[in-house]
Amino acid sequence: MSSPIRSPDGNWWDNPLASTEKKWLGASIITAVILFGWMFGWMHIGDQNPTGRTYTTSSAQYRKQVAAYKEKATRTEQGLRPAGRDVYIAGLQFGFDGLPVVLEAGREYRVHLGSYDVQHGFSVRDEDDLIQQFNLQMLPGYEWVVPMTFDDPGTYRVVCNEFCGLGHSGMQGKFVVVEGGS
Ligand SMILES: [Cu+2]
Repeated sequence: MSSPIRSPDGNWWDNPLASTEKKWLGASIITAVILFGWMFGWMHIGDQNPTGRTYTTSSAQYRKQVAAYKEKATRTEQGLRPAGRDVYIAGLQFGFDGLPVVLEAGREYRVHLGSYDVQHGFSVRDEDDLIQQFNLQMLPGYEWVVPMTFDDPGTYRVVCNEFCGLGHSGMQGKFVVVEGGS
């Protein structure tokens, strides 16, 4: 009787491959090769690739850009109101420079994401509906410009979802989205 823990009798390792086994091996090799090739197709077809553009920068350079942006923005009780469509946000241990920011619903902004020190996460979620959320990354040395439009007014929480040090769990900010034109 065959058993999963005892070797089968005889010289079983010398048996030739059964034809069904050969067919399945062949099918899996062909599938693997097709999937490998499809990686290159995937880069050009479909919406799964990151949106926006990424630029190389340095932490010092990005710090200057954020400072210049904040200089022009208006300070309100709820947060910064950007002067134009560009919004700068930087991750740092342990917070988000540039948040909270007040944006208008229905208006497209160019949100610039970067980091002053290490890699941080940028997870944005509707305060009342945690299902609606997205996750991006903030990387030192890169400035990622992401087009972003909030459809509905409300408060959107931002948390870091990339462990970045001891204060990581308190790293948060928010978008305050107000009615357009207000
Ligand atoms: Cu973090």
